[in-house]
Amino acid sequence: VKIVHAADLHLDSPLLGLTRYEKAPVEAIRGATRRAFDKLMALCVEERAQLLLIAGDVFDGDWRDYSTGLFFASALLGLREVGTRVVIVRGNHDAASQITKNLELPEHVFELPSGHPDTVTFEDIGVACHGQSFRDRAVSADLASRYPEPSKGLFNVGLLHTSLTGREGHADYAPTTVATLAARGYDYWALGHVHRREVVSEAPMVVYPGNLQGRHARETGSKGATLIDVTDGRIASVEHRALDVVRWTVCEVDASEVASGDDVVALVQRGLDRELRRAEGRTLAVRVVLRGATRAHATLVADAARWEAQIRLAGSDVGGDELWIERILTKTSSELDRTRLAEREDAVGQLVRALERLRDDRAEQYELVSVFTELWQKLPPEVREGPDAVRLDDPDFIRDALDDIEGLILPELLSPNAGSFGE
Ligand SMILES: [Mn+2]
Repeated sequence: VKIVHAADLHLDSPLLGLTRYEKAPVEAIRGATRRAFDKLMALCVEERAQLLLIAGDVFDGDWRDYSTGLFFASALLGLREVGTRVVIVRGNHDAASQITKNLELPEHVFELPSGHPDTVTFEDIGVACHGQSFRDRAVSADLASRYPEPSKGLFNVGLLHTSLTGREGHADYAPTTVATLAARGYDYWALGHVHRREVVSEAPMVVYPGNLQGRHARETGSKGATLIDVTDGRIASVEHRALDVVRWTVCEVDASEVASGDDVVALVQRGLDRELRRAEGRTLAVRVVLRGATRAHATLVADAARWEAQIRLAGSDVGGDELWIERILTKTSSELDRTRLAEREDAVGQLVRALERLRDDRAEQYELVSVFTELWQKLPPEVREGPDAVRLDDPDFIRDALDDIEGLILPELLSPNAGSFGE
């Protein structure tokens, strides 16, 4: 038996501020969630999958009109002919109360109810699917703890949209633990909600397939569905299949060994070439991040516009229309002898030591998060949300900001005009 497990399709989800970027492949990205879904349908056909599981968030929210629902339902019709049945639970984004419009789904598509957990049994292939849909956007109960007993002699699957014990960047919905899932005695847990693929446990197998298509610069890397091969009632294999049509990626370049802007551009070009080959023909949206203590730092900062244009040109050279540089972040620092500076008795020494300590101290980073809470909550939503958000609530964001702070402050403090700093 072959089973395909997908989640978090977010069909037709809006573009996150793409239009403000120059030369963004807006058209390619706009249709990407639908084209990735078409590839999911093709995967089911090619693999002759008997079952497609969708663990929530098919839709990003209520439909503006019927075209999104019509696209989904009519694509699923194609699976009826090949005998792929479909089992769906709703997630927070497409909770029963969130979607006001409705289309009758074809009879080979089974949606589990939101009022109580339920089971769909396919005797002919020996599979029982258990699950419960979200009724409302915020579900705080542990749904899994009340899922039905496994059906004897069948391969048991649990479908659940959940944050488990909490996953960074994802709201805590239908929280539960792997121990609770394991206690159900099922063979496979088809989870959804977390957009990054993760095999949470192997016994029992608990999997987040990740979303089908990355939607912004923070959803990087290969996206797709998970293909499960069940032989004699046991899992023979579990594989990720890439289905994304536009791939978001980060190209990190360490500039510490080079001295000029041209050298940095050459390094970026090589990095972009590598990313393009990895993308296997997909449109690539790349965030370039320049790092390292480098002699090129001064020119990268002083002549930022020039080097940005030069890097974009390198991107066009490597990938033409297939490669789009979403953003360039210059996180380099000037070549400073940190060890020597840290030994100084003055304010500079104190600062270097304090920043060093903070970088490794998780508790201190959380402390800073709490210091900034009030400020952060006062920021307008467009600053707090989205791919380029100022995440003062996220200790990783704070830690990354420390490098920027050092890169900005130290050269000022060490410059001959240091006395005027801050006045
Ligand atoms: Mn979700």
